[in-house]
Amino acid sequence: PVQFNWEDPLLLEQQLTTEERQIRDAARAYCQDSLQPRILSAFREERFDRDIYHEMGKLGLLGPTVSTKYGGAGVNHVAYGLIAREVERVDSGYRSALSVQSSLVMYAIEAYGTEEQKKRYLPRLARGEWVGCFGLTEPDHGSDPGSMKTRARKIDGGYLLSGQKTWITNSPIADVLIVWAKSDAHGGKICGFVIKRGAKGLTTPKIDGKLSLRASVTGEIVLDEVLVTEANLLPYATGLAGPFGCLNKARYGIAWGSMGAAEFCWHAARQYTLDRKQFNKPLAANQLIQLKLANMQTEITLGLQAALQVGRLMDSNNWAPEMVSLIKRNNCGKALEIARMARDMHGANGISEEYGVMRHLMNLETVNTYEGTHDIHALILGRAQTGIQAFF
Ligand code: TGC
Ligand code: FAD
Repeated sequence: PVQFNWEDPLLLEQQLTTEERQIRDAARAYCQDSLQPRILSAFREERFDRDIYHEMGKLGLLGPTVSTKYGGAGVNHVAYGLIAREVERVDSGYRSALSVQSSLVMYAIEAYGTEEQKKRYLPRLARGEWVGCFGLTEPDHGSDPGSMKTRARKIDGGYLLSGQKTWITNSPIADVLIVWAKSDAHGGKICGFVIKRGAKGLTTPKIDGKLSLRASVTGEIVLDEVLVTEANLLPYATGLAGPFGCLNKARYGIAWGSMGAAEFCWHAARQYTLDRKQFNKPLAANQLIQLKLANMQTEITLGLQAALQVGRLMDSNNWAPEMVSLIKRNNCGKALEIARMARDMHGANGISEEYGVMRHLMNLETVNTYEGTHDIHALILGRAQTGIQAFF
């Protein structure tokens, strides 16, 4: 038998290729050296540092699965997951920045755009020169985006877009906005539009006062008869399958990312309970504490194995969206429980920003909600095994 490795109980490391490990190591070095030192003040001041996009772009972390022909890194889904895990080990807000740009904006253009659109947008998004956002959610339509009110009205030479999107990551700073709207020229079906900041009638007010994901900027997209041309339409997306195609990729990345946040909390709780003594012995010497550490270790190990398996299935084109629902739901829910437990094990220190666990806990409330809530993914899985639609 081999020596048991408490940090990597089922030897995930051995299941990665040399290239995947190299990508992970480069991402980890950047995250620990450049992102970790910034996060405390960014979170406190509710600030997102725009330079992060340039830095990530230089390292090839933006749109990692996008073809090299368009400036992406052209790596596999497992490598993308490993990057998300390293970024979210620092903060879910930074991982959000990565997910939106890579899976929701670059992938949307790569999958549904024309050759011209790909050449125009993707290299600049990959370099981090342009920031993207993805507008699906509306004030009255979150879990049920199929009922959206935003409309594209056909006129001579283009479309007039009207409506409102809310809770949109990056909208206040985005140069490129992907907006989903029902188009009368397409029989009322949902279509995607790429819009550049500066369009007349487009505003993107910021949402202030978030208690979660404070190092990520969030806002609205207000469209007041915004005129776009045919060149702004993503021609190869029709219906809800368009935005959901992007969400599959982002939800997959979140399944890995949430495990990175959970690992931070687990390692912090282990170290803290080894260092701190009460009743003349380390906290870690108590059975109750060891039970909690064992539960954290188990859930993270299983969650990572599941994410790796889905990544391998995506890479061999042998996957289904329900697999992504299963790991997104499980890993976000488990990460949230682990962060809560780690916060508790730190006692009073757990509520201090210095220890990081409460920041992760607050962030994971968002991560458990966006990209399909925990319960919405349960309903997707329930439908898939009973054949009964329980949303309405
Ligand atoms: P339903 O009848 O299920 O499907 C309608 C059409 O969509 C297709 N479809 C999918 N296609 C590909 N992948 C998937 N995962 C798909 N899910 C559905 C489906 O085949 C069908 O196609 P067609 O051609 O037959 O029309 O639609 P429904 O309206 O009943 O859907 C219900 C439900 C709950 C599954 C869905 O609406 C849902 O998942 N709701 C959650 C909404 C959500 O995830 N919003 C995310 C917003 S973006 C975001 O949060 C970004 S945060 C990013 C960050 O900061 O990191
Ligand atoms: P609701 O749909 O109103 O749900 C409220 C509660 O009801 C939840 O618990 C839900 O599970 C439950 N519920 C809903 N329907 C049912 C049902 N049929 N049966 C049982 N329970 C149900 N969206 C974007 O488009 N782009 C973004 O970039 C983006 N970024 C975000 C960033 C942040 C910080 C946050 C917080 C959200 C972001 N979102 C974004 C929005 C996010 O996707 C939505 O918040 C999410 O889809 C849930 O929608 P909702 O908030 O309207 O909740």
